[in-house]
Amino acid sequence: MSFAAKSRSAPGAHRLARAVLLVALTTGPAQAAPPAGLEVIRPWSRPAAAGGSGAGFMELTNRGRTADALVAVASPLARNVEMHRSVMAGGVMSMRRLARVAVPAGGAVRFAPGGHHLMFLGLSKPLKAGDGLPATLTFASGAKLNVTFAVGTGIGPPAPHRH
Ligand SMILES: [Cu+2]
Repeated sequence: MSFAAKSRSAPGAHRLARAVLLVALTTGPAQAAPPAGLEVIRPWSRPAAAGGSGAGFMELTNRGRTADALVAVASPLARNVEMHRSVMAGGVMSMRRLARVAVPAGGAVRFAPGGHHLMFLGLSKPLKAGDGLPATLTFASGAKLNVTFAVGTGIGPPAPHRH
């Protein structure tokens, strides 16, 4: 009985599915390439002054079967965003700018204080606890991810920079 009822409603459902597919096809090309299994977990930032530098921390995971790499970051609130790595050498902590950060297939990269981090240079407004710092991550594959870094109270400003 229920099988017969399903069969009768099928043609209508099929038309609906085709309509949805058409919409997907016509809107698809205008959008950025879909991130293939890339995900940002717990993006966070610290308070910072306008004109100064903000920091961005997160865990970047790649559930896909293809390796990718973070190659660029942009934010409407920063003049420029750089990828950095803190390096301890001879008892002195310094920063290295990175052109790309590889995200292995099925792996993850952690951006955390003392290691990889994002630097938001030339902030157009101060970052206060409770604010959101928007950014777009661009990957070597062409995938883009929009992320909002949650500004926490932090534990003091990011470590001093030596570039
Ligand atoms: Cu830095």
